[in-house]
Amino acid sequence: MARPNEAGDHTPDTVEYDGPAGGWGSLKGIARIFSKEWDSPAALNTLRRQNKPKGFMCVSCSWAKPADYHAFEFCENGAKATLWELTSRRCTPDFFAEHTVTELLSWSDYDLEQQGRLTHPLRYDSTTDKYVPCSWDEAFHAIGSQLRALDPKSVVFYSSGRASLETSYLYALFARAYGTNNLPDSSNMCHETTSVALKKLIGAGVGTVVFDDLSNCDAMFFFGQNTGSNSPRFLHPLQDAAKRGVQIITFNPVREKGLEVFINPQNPTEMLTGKATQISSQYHQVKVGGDIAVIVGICKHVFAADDAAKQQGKRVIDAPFVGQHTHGFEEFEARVRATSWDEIEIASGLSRSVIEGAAQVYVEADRVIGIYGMGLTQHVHGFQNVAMLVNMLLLKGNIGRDGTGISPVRGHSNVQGQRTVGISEKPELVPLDKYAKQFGFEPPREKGINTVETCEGVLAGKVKAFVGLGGNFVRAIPERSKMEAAWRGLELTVQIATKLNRSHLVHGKAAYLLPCLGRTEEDVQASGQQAVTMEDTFSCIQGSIGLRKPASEHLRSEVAIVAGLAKATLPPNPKLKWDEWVGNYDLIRNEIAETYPDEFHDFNARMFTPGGFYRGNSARERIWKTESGKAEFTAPETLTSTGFSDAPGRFRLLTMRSNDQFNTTIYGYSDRMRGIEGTRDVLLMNPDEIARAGLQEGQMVSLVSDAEDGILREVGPLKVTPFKLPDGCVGAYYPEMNPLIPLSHHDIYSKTPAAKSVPVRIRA
Ligand SMILES: Nc1nc2c(c(=O)[nH]1)N[C@H]1C(S)=C(S)[C@@H](COP(=O)(O)OP(=O)(O)OC[C@H]3O[C@@H](n4cnc5c(=O)[nH]c(N)nc54)[C@H](O)[C@@H]3O)O[C@H]1N2
Ligand SMILES: Nc1nc2c(c(=O)[nH]1)N[C@H]1C(S)=C(S)[C@@H](COP(=O)(O)OP(=O)(O)OC[C@H]3O[C@@H](n4cnc5c(=O)[nH]c(N)nc54)[C@H](O)[C@@H]3O)O[C@H]1N2
Ligand SMILES: [Mo]
Repeated sequence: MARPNEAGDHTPDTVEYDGPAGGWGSLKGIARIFSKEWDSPAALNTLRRQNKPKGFMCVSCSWAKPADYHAFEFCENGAKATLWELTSRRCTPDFFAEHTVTELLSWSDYDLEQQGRLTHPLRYDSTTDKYVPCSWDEAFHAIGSQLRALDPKSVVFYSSGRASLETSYLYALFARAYGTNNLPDSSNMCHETTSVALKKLIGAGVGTVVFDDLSNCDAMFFFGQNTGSNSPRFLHPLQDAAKRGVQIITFNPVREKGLEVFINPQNPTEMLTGKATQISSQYHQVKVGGDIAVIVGICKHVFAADDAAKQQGKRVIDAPFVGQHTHGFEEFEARVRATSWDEIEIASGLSRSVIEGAAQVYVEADRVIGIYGMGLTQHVHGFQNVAMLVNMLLLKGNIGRDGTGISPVRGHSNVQGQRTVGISEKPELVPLDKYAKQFGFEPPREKGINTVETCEGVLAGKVKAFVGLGGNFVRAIPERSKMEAAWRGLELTVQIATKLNRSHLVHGKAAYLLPCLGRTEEDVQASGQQAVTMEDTFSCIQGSIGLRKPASEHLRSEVAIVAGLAKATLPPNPKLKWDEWVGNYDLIRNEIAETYPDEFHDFNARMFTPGGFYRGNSARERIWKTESGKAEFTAPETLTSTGFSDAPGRFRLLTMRSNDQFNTTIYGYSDRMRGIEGTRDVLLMNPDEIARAGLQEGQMVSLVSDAEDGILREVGPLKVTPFKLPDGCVGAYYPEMNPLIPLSHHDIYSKTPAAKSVPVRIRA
């Protein structure tokens, strides 16, 4: 079969990185951080324990931990994230005595986190405009009395997806006992589209794939997930698959290195000979927002192939599956057949023959996995993106069979697990009756607010206080300028964190900064050394034990901080055993098992199962917990997921992550795999587009919002940099570009901000 647009087709006048993903480059990437962050050979011992049974689970992404592991079961970015936590630098009260908060506001994200680990609980002092040390008791007492005076509906309990299952369960319990379901989390900006779409369409809001499926499939279809940077350990099973002859078909506006070629840094022969494995058998640079059209095209080809097969008494479509297990097929089929190839080519930016080439792989493969990331979820029609991938998989019965399934690759290391144990603003997803029985209080039943609604609430003056369990909220959200100004009106902000970031500096009238242990650090409580647990992207749950000496003797565990806040805020309730829980986390796991017996029975006994224990997924068993009781086909309502029309001078901005960052944490200024070095202030566009716009390479420009809502949003200066992108699309880095995203620009159903297609104009 012809392989159009294959890896190797380079445009010479764009910046490029010639090397593969992995290889020596990744070791140099680690070494660069090592030399800066290495404080003792003990760091290597810590890394050796990463992602192994009875070791600690990586603090970076949520990729699964295999039961049979390598000597070094970590990747470049996992090592960076670990070393970042192990840093010998300390951000002490002396530092805060030297710098006012106003002064620190002018520092970059990189410089703030470079100060190292926070060491003492701190309180904002408005007379000096400085953070000053305070005791834990003083902080808990003051926060508790302020929370008691506020209406619980006006308080928000945010979490970033890193906190353990134990902490997350207690945090949600605290919020509900206090009286609110205002529990937004980082997944509201990330895979909320997945949680909403998959729940509605297949009855389970998470992926159906497990590790073994990767070894049993014949083809993988990859949409908008950057494995090489964001889940590099996934490159190993991908490499194995490619070597087995599995067809890997990638749709991405950017030619991401990790999806092109990979050298396994753990394989001496590959390292010495430089022999790379080609990962994607086809790589198609779809237009930003063009995936619905691509998949409609694939399905159109499947229908055509099915028509032809029928002539010979055969089928391509899995008709028995579609008949027995699905709903809405006829309307879907009619819509696809009625869509012309002209429309598909225009909306996708790809030719009919290219899409048919990919579709033919789908037709011929028996077992197919669909994989995706932010390239599908962060769009106004993100729901439709995910729904189209479900449609495609359902056509051939590719859900609920070994070697098949849908696989959203989740972000933060425990973001999926937080939802599993009750962090959700949606009360229908939480067994509130169980809470009532187990803990003897009546939990609130009305819907809480998600991330976007939190921002709206702050702007409207309805939200009065914000508690952040990790994360960097004001930096991660859209509409930054307006949001930062409004943030000042909050009565109270409380941040539980390991390192200083901008969200700690954009604070409310009263503000506390509470430093916590990281996951690599030893957590000793009354009953001795404690372990915590997380859930990975394949719904496997695994224990994690930190052994490092804590960065400061004043740090407390996240569990202890959440319990301290709860005790100081809530009236006494003998069933809420905060002190006992802090003393022994086994007791928290017993409570989790009681609330969620199907998933967590025998939790303490199973938590160190190598590779984790699987909590199950009904859709994998072809039990569809949907409204119709079947898996749902969705007739596409649009071919473009951007949510805005094209106009002269308007570009689709995709905000991207580099290989040298973890979300708002910037490790350095080297986006090695894209060949961009030394700066993040770049505007990437293709050379023809640069010429058409009358610009020059290297010229400094700014980007302005083109959202037609009359609000001026501008970011610059940015250096025009040639880069191989489809026409009409430009790229620039997250989080720097977030001031350009209107708060109202989000997926319709889940309100996930549409950070992958933002309407902008270029101002020279
Ligand atoms: N090193 C590192 N690892 C991380 C993170 C990090 O910042 N750094 N973040 C973590 C988190 S929280 C998350 S959620 C994940 C994010 O991991 P990913 O899901 O990979 O997210 P992104 O890198 O934002 O973008 C994914 C890809 O989508 C492509 N894309 C953009 N628009 C479109 C489109 O319209 N269609 C298609 N088909 N593709 C498109 C982009 O080119 C990019 O390659 O990674 C996690 N892991
Ligand atoms: N334009 C644009 N915007 C985006 C995205 C995008 O692709 N484009 N991606 C979105 C996505 S996918 C996400 S997930 C969000 C990320 O949003 P967040 O999760 O809110 O942000 P992070 O940058 O991951 O948070 C980093 C901070 O977490 C704290 N931290 C680190 N480790 C720990 C720990 O162990 N415990 C505690 N308590 N704190 C810790 C540190 O203080 C660090 O500064 O951003 C979203 N925003
Ligand atoms: Mo994320």
